[in-house]
This record gives sequence, C-alpha cells and structure tokens, in this order.
Amino acid sequence: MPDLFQVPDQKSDAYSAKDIEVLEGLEPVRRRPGMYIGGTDERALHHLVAELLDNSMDEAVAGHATVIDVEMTDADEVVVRDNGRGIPVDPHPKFPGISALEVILVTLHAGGKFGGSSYKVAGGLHGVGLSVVNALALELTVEVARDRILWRQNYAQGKPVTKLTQVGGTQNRRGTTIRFKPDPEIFGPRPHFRPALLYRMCRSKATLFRGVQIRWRCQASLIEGDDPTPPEAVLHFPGGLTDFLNEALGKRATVSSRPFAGEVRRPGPGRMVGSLAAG
Ligand code: 0RA
Repeated sequence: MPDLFQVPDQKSDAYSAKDIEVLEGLEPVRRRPGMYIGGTDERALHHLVAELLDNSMDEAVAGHATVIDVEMTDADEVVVRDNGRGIPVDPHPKFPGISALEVILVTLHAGGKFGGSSYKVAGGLHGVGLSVVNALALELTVEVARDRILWRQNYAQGKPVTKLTQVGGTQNRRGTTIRFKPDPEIFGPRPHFRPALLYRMCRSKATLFRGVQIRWRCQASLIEGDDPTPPEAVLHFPGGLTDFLNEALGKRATVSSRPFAGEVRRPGPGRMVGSLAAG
C-alpha cells in the first residue's frame, strides 16, 4: 500500500512540521522486523502478544474495559479480546475512504502520534502497536462489537484480505477481538507460543491495574506434561501489587507481620499511577 500523508490544513497554506503526520505502510516492518520488535526469536514472538494485551490494557486504564480474555487456541494462535469501546469502524477523518480500523491496522504511526483528539488517550499509544503485529501475521482477524453491530475484517501479512463487513448483531457485547497467527516467513518454520510465558505475561499485566480482570485460557493439550501452567485462570488483583506480593510470599517467613506497601492514586476508575510493595 502506498504511504499515506495527512492532508494539510486547507485554511492555512503553510505546512509546518507539527501539522504533518506521516503514516507509513508496513513494508519496513516486514523487511526489518528486528527494528520494531527487537528480533525474530521466541522473545520477539511473545512481544507481539504483549503488544495486543497492552492495547486492551490501555482501553481498561482509560476506564472503558474491565475484562480482557487471552486465549491460546493453538500452538501458533492467540486470541485477545476486551470489552472496551471497540476500535472505531467509521471512516477515518483524515482518510475518508478508509475505516479508522483499517488505518490503525495498516499504517505505521510515526512517532506514535495519532492525529485527532478522539484517538488520543492520556498517556496511551492507543492501537499504535497493532499495525506492527498485523505486519508480522500470517493471518490476523479483527472483530469489533460496537453500537450493537458485529464487524469483522481479515488480514494476511499486514494486508486486508476482506472488506470490513457487518457479520451480525450483538445485543450485549462490546469490544475488540484480535486473532493472531504469526508468519513463519518471519519467525521460522513452526512458530509456537509457550503457555507458561503467556500466562506469566497475563499475571504481570493484571498486577499493574487493579481495575482489570484478565481471563487466561489455553487448550489443555497445548500444555506440556511438566508445565504447571493452568489451562484456565482469572487474574485479578483488586489490591494491586499488595495482592500480588501476598500471593507470591505464600506462607514464607517475613521480617514484618504485614508486607510493606504504599500507593499513589489519581482520580479515575481504579486508576493507579504508582504502587510499591515489599516483603
Ligand atoms: C482508537 C480509538 C478508540 C479506541 C481504540 C482505538 C481502541 C483500540 C483497541 C485495541 C484493542 N482494543 C481496543 N479498544 C479500543 C476510541 C473509540 C471511541 O472514541 O469510541
């Protein structure tokens, strides 16, 4: 796809660097994946799931999602779903012929900035990493439930292979679902996720924000005999890091009877900026 450039403000004929947002196509990501995800090994592969999870976490921290489902459905397939607002499906204000969803999925956002205040979240790079995941996917399916309509679009190696289509109605569902299969051209012949790594990732993300519940699921057949990873778990730490610490300490002897913990709060639904806990 050709590179996309923001149309300059028609009322003023002066271009200035701050007005020009360059949105690049995804070829550079496929050409040099290491530049974007730090390699093409197992770590880099799992980093892509972290990217998906972070986008849903942003939606939770912004106060719009409360539940995130992470499911390893096959050795090489992960599904991440949240109950947030859903990626916008309307025409993108700067590219009227393309849905906002497609712009988010097929363009690299230079500098992580996404023009237009409705696409900006305090401190977040909402959806920005999604295009990198898409670029490195053999197959990626996005489903958005928004305004009682369920939408779907399929991608392969970063390119749309279907139109964004209404696939039905949803009475009581809202949010974004992304199904991701990594591309063997990038990650080698048999890319596979490790349940233990994904589970640990879900746990650590859940400790960062008390307002989110992460539901982990993995086909039992994908967990190896000696791997203690549970096939299902609900990860929720309403007490933040203190909960996590208590769980990690278990029955071990500690210096103080209660763990030392403190936190800094900001207004907002369960929002926590800083949290400190020690055994
Ligand atoms: C851009 C704008 C809005 C939401 C999102 C992106 C969004 C992205 C992801 C990625 C995973 N889950 C997500 N949920 C939301 C704001 C939409 C609005 O104003 O309604």
